[in-house]
Amino acid sequence: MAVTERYVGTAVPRKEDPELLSGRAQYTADLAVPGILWMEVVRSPYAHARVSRVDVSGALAVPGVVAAFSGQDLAEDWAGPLLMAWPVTEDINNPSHWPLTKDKARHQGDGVAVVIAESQEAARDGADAVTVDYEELPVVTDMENALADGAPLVHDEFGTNKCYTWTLSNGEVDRVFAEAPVVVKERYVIQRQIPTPMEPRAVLAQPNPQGDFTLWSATQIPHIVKVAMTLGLGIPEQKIRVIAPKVGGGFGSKLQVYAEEMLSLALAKRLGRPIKWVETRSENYLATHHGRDQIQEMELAADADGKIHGYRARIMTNMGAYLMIITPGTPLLGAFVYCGAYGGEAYHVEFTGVFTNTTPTDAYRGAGRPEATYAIERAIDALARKVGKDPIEIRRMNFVGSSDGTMASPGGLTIDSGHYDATLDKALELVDYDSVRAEQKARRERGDAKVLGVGFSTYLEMCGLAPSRILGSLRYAAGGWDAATIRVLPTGKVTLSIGTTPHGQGHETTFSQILADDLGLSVDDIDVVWGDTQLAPLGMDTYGSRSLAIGGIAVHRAAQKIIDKARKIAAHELEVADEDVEYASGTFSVKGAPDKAKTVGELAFSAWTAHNLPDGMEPNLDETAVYDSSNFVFPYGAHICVVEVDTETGQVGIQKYVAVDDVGTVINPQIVDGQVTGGVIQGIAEALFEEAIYDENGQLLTSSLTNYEVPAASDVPSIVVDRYVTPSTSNELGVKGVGETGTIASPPAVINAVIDALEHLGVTEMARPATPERVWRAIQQAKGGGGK
Ligand code: MCN
Repeated sequence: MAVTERYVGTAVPRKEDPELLSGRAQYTADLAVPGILWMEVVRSPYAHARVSRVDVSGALAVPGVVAAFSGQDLAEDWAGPLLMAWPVTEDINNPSHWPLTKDKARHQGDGVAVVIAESQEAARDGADAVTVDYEELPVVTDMENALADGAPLVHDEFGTNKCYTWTLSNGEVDRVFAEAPVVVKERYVIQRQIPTPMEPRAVLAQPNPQGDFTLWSATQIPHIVKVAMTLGLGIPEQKIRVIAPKVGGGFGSKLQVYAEEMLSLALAKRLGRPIKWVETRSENYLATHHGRDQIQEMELAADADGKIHGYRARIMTNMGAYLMIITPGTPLLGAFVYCGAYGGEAYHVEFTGVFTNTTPTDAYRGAGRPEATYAIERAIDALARKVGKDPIEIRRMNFVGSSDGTMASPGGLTIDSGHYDATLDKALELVDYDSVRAEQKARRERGDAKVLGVGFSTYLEMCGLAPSRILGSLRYAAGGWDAATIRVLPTGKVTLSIGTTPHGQGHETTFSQILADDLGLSVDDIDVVWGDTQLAPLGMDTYGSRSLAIGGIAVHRAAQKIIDKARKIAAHELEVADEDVEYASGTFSVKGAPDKAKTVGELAFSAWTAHNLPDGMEPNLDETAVYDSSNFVFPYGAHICVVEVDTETGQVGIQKYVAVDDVGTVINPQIVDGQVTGGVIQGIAEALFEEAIYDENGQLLTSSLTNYEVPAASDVPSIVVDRYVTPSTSNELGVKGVGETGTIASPPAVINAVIDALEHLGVTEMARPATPERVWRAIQQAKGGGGK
């Protein structure tokens, strides 16, 4: 591509793919340094048990084992507990959480001891040889049971399993509900899920001769991990370098500070040798955080014709056994969007966090917003049924507005822009709505066993986390800014250091596109450095679909600084005033005399030699920008799912799935399509397949990929992806996020479609995941044939 053409908006092939696809990429587990010792964690087989004695002598007798420690043995190694960065209320019950438990195991997989050996095999044998005396305690995994009187206590010191209650209220909620002619009240159980990235976690902690440490970790948040390591271990922060090498997906599960990061660094310090740990898949299912797990009561107050005036949601949310980095705050990320893309004047949400003897929960793709979207998109269908309206009509009459500018939402947010009706129109056209309905009718009239259903989700998301001031007001401990440093090298090539940490999202490509356009370069002239706290020291990492809307803006702003400085050098060299120099596509020229021109590359060389710079100007052409937004971004869209349900077997097949999303200005359509497709498939999995199940003893029954049903490619259809573009008013590039849209939008579209398919049989409720057995039982029950 000629460099004068724009890259933004084109499907530039992903720069990162040749390395990833050819198998040359180095993940943490691939790394080797001399003198490695292997770490293995001894984990509790019980969900709740007092640890009365840990005897590591058996492990120490295993050939190759170098050391072994219980939680008590390491008690003095910690300067502080594992980081919990979001204490959502002043009076939250926040238990101290140590890398190894010192007193009792609170979930299956809780770390009890650690073994260090010369080989991974010896470490595993050593772990098997540790003797732990457990005193089993009564277990509670269910939130409602956990809040009942006399429930076993996960943390004895609080006298309750309640972690916190957090509320948000706007308008006269009680009055609106009391006066409403129509109130819809629904209960939705959002099942627990296991994030399941392709790459499980891994760490390698190395003590360096100079007395500092390097920690490689399969993490989404190297910058935050660095701070957490200092807080947890007391190692001065400048002595810790955290590197996230290639990371094979995370979906939020690597937005975390884990015990193994603290343990490996503490033991590298103690033993003076590099410590490596690689998680197995079954360990990943027990020891890497889970997602979702809520019980929601959702209410809508409406007119007789279905115009909504009030929203009220009460949410019970399972924390699991401990509070991880943002466990309590994760559900609150959905707190503002229980009204979806709809208007109204009263809004109330109340969250109650509950401890149970289960793996801790935390962010999982969408984090709070899929749960909220599920509630509102299911409830609006229930309202449509109650007032006898079509699900399309009820949505259209309730959309909050339509604007290129901002709009106020009942949840208290200022939406950046949106045209909800137009997006829905486009999706209806793509799905060929009239013919789907005609086919549905025909099958019903013929009495076919295989029936059709159509489901909608006209979702609204908030992402681009986040304005630091708002995060502060919500009691989140860190900021929401991000940073970019551009160094134009003397020969005109560019190194771009970014503070975000991609793990599949293609930042090297999209951020190069933005910068190449700004500086009139080829994308191949730019190398992107990320995921290393020494080489890209400023950053807040990747989560909450923030990287483009925050980090991408930092890139653009740093480029503007480069242009400003280069313009001054150009004016100086061309002997004209700054304002007489115009800039386009990498070239500065004198107004009216285009032959008198300098390129960015030439000016970078001048800035490097510094022979003839304007008085007082610092040499070199490199600039950093740190960007903190003033508002979130609000992607939205219309997703329509067409399902075929076999009423004899309960089998649900997706016939067609259309996703029309507005993610603002699109940097790379291919990457955006990929993000939407992957996200929708993850949401389909949530609706139809995946569920983490514990038995009454707190044993995880879905403890491996053989019984936790992640869909295969053959289980999902091709997704029809299209767009509607309304630039965001929150930033100068007009971009909104896309990393979570599909996962947020799709579960209610699928379940609404299943219910629509079976409504004529009397089915109006469907638990998720809608497995064939659940669907079949719902049909039997509706027929009056039991099926419970
Ligand atoms: N993009 C674009 N134009 C837009 C919006 C985004 O070209 N209008 C591009 C961005 O430049 C970036 C990608 O799309 O290359 C995603 O951008 P963004 O929405 O900013 O999301 P993040 O990069 O911050 O990624 C985080 C998000 C989250 S929160 C989860 S969870 C998630 C996801 O991204 N996990 C993923 N996508 C994933 N994709 C993969 N492959 N693996 C994961 O674990």
